[in-house]
Amino acid sequence: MKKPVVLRGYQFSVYNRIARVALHEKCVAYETQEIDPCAKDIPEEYLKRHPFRRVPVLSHGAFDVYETAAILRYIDAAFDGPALMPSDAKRAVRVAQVVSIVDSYGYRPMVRQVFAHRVFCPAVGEESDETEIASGIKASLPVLDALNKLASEGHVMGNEVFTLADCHLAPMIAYFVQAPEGAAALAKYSALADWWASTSRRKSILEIDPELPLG
Ligand SMILES: N[C@@H](CCC(=O)N[C@@H](CS)C(=O)NCC(=O)O)C(=O)O
Repeated sequence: MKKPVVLRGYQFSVYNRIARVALHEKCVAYETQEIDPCAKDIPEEYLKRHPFRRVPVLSHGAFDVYETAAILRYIDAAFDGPALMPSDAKRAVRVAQVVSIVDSYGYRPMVRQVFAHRVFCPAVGEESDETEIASGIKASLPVLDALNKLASEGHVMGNEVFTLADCHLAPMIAYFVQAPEGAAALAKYSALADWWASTSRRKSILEIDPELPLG
């Protein structure tokens, strides 16, 4: 039987993976539709669902939502399972802050520069650019520092309560540390490194691990 929840996105997209972590955490059964946002022939039917040509889009019956932070809020609110958004004001605002830091300052250097050029491009036979990696590492350091401070403070990323902050950050860090430079940078931030050491073993994170055509 067709499942009412469909995640449309690209299997290696970090944002697609973020949505998948939340779906796995809430034990939501879902189907996927592969959409490569860089393809020239993105189906018209998809572009009607996402006017900015990005991935992913979550569909629940006839209801569509794009923008991953909003998708996660919907998954948390619409389905049973453990709450991923804390009710406590300080914890909730820290979750929102981590999500915004990751989107605004982390995604480009950590994923588009470091991971893409050190890991993804070589894996798919594309040329990588060392200057992108160096500038990505440099721009990642203040992001890691800010996240490390938030992890040390104890309101979020504490492992005992898994939240939307963990869903949003974990796939980014999973990609970043596949680059040796990324792993070395993370190791300098002990609270964040400890968070990643335990989060990386979580079932929902292991389940969404993509099989990059490495080697
Ligand atoms: N603000 C969007 C960002 C999504 C995004 O940038 N997705 C990437 C893949 S990880 C994409 O679609 N890239 C295609 C492009 O940049 O043209 C969200 O939160 O969903």
